[in-house]
Amino acid sequence: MKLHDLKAGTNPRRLRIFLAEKGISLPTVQVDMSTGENHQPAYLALNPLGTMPTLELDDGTVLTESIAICRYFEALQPDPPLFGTSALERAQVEMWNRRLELELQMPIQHAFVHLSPFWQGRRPQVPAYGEVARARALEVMRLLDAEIGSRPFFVGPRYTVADITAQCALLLGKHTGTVIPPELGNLGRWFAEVSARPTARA
Ligand SMILES: N[C@@H](CCC(=O)N[C@@H](CS)C(=O)NCC(=O)O)C(=O)O
Repeated sequence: MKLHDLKAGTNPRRLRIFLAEKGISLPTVQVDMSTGENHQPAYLALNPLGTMPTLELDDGTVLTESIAICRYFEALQPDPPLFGTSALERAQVEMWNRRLELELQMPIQHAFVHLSPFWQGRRPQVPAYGEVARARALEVMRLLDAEIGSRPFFVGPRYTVADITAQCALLLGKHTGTVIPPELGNLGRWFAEVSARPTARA
């Protein structure tokens, strides 16, 4: 098994934190995005989208999409459960993970792609759209602050993949100043707590 990773990437980080929570370590190679290695034929043969993470299994099967790879390891090693256990909890984790990925991570990612100098010359940039995305992410943070209230995590009493998604999205937000406004105390408290977990730097 081999993990094709990108140390600085948000989605690779989601997977690394997930694996660290389960105590799983994998043979890993770093893909060098700065030289365009992910758009070279050798990598595109594995993953035509040229994105990381990619997991290569021993029989040559390739898995992409961070959450799909997380699900693979959840099935192989259910403990600790990070996708919920009961029918209701599993649905709630799915609900929150999708909300957080689509409504928080996406606008933060769009702000990053359209506003950050990192993407200049790599992707077409529309700064005005980046600002719209940034504003949307901040609006969603306000909704999340009200939703999470004093709960320890997004779903029930347990840290799940939904928390990992939000935590990684908010880390990415720092590059464009898309950070939790100080008045959002509930979300700020949650973020400080998940960021203090031993796996947060995985
Ligand atoms: N939906 C995919 C997204 C993967 C993705 O976009 N990865 C980024 C890093 S966070 C990447 O590899 N970008 C390289 C590029 O777009 O050239 C997942 O969850 O794995």
